[in-house]
Amino acid sequence: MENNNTRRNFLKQTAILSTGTIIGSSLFNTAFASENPLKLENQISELDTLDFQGNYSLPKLPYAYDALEPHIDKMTMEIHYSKHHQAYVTNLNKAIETLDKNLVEHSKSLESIFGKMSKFPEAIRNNGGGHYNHSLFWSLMKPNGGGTPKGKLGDAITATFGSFDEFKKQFSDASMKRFGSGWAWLVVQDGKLVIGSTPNQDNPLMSLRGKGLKGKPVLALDVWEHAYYLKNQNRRADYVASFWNVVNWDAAEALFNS
Ligand code: MN3
Repeated sequence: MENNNTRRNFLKQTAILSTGTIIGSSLFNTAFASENPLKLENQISELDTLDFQGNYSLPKLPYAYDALEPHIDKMTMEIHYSKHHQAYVTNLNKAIETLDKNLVEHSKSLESIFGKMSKFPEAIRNNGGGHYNHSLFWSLMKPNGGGTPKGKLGDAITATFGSFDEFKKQFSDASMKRFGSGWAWLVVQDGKLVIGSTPNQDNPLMSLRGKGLKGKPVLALDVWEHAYYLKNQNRRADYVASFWNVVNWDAAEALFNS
C-alpha cells in the first residue's frame, strides 16, 4: 500500500510540474493529501472524506527553498514552510483529535468545514486556515513568475479594474492596509472579481456569521511578518512589490476557471 501511495502522489506531483498548471480541486487534493495513507483505488470523493481525519501533512513544495531568490529569500522560505506551515499541520491534527467523533465523521474536506466554521473550535479555524492558506500560497508562486495574467483571468482583471496596473495597486493597498497579521486576496464573489483581506488565518471560504470577505480564492498573499521580516524587516511594501515577480498566473488562472 505504501508503494501505491507513493506512486499515486508522485504521479500527481509530476502531472502538476510537467503541465505547469493546477486544475481546480486537484490542487487541493494534492496539497492536502500528499502523504496521507490512501489506497490507490480510492475515488476523489473518498479522498475528501478521508481528508478530515487528522492525517494532514505538509504538501510537497513545488520548488526549492532558494528558487524564488532574489525576490523571496531562501531562509524565509525554509522557515516559513518547514516551521510555520508544519506547525499549522501538526496543530490541526491535534485539534481534530479533540473533536466530537460525530462531527469528524460528518465532515469531509477542509473546504467543507470552512462552510460551517462557527461549529468548530478556534484551533480548527486557525490551524485549518493556516494549512489551507499556505498550501494555496506555495502553489501561487513559482520561479520566473510574474508578468501579467493571460486568458480569461487577464481579461476579467482588465474589465473589472480598468487595467492590470490598477489591479496591482488595489491589491497592494489591501495588503498594506491589513492591520497586523493576515492575508490579501483576489476572489470571485457572485461571479465578480473582488479584492480584500482577512485577519489571522481566516480565508474567504469561511462562514463567519456574515462577517469578512467571502468568495472563491484566485490569488492569495500572506502578509504576516513571518513571511518577510528576515529579508525586509518592517518594510511590507517591499515584500508586496517582490511578490509580483513570483506570481504563478497559470495557477491563478486555473483557480479562476475552475
Ligand atoms: Mn505564513
